[in-house]
Amino acid sequence: MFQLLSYTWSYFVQVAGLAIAFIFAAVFMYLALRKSHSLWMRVALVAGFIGVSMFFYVPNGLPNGFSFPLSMRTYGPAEGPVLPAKNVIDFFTHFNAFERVADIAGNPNDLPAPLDRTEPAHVYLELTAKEVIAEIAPGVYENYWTFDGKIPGPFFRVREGDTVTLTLHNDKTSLHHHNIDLHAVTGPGGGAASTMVAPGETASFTFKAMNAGLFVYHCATSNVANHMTHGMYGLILVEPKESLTKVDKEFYVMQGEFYSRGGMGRKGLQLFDAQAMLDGNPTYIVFNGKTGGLADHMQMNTGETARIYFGNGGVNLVSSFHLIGEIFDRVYPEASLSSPHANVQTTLVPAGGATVVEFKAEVPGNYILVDHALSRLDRGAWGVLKVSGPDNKEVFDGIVVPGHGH
Ligand SMILES: [Cu+2]
Repeated sequence: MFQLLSYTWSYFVQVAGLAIAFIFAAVFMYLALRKSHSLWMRVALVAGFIGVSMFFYVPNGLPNGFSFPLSMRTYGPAEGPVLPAKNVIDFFTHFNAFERVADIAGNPNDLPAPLDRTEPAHVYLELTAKEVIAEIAPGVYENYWTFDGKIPGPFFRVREGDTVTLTLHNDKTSLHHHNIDLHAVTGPGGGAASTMVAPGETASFTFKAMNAGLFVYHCATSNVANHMTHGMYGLILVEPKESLTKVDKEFYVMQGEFYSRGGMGRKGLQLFDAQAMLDGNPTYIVFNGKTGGLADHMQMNTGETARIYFGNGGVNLVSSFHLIGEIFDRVYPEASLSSPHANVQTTLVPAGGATVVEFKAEVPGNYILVDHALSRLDRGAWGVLKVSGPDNKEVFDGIVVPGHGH
């Protein structure tokens, strides 16, 4: 109930606040006119009222009905990210049908094992677009749009040369159409052109995985940025024919941004802020969909090797991916698997792009994953990799004080 109230209040104040002020001013003016016996005073009041109205409406244009934000004009190839009143009413009437997900964060260990095939195959993949309600921070709820109810969506693993048939379902509880664009696909819209599905519908298409690499997939339904920033992204790995080197641990992490009205920490269900998204000013920047989404999930032992598949769902920011206290032995820049860089501290991950990093854990301790644009830490973009094992004084010899970059 509190969730709905907080949402309604945000929408009401944002959309109807101006109308209420306007009506109040008109009533006030009417009362003042009745009291006033001077013709000139009346003329001055009416002129003032019209003047103030023009001052607001002439530069902004008339509002688009009761959509939020009012008076937003956009110039993309399709409709902008505004929230019409009809969508708000639909949202209310469907509110109880949305699944409540206890933990929206995808487990970073949840990815399929390396393929042991040496020949191409026909692979069948399936996923479901689903709109749910979950916490992004304690007491702060988002209406997430997801693939399979988690952020990021499922990690897909195929081999270079495979033929892939992908089936997208749109859950019957969804309010919106959805589709999928996989950056691993060569063809119209990366598959989006063949997979637009209304709630309750299913669509399939087939593609050949011609290029090895780690690729982002995402919903590309208009308004695309709006669908992506609600959480509709994941990664598909096309393993090279000669396969990747064997490592002891693999992790799956994606960065994303959330834009909500009312600022960071405001409790209750959040109202999506399209203006903030267009301005590139996110409220939350997170790994795996929520603040602290990776906490307690990433563990390895000293002496082990690890690989992190890291993607950036965006929609606006470039990530400066870094692991505090560790040097990446190999980085596959922009997730091209052909020629890795050696000995990298921080690597750039573009919006709609990915990277693959590899390292060996030599020293026990807690290692913090960050976007090294470090103010983003406070918006939620961090995770912890816990390394266990005996001290290694040859590599690191010091007293470790908890809470100091650790
Ligand atoms: Cu979508």
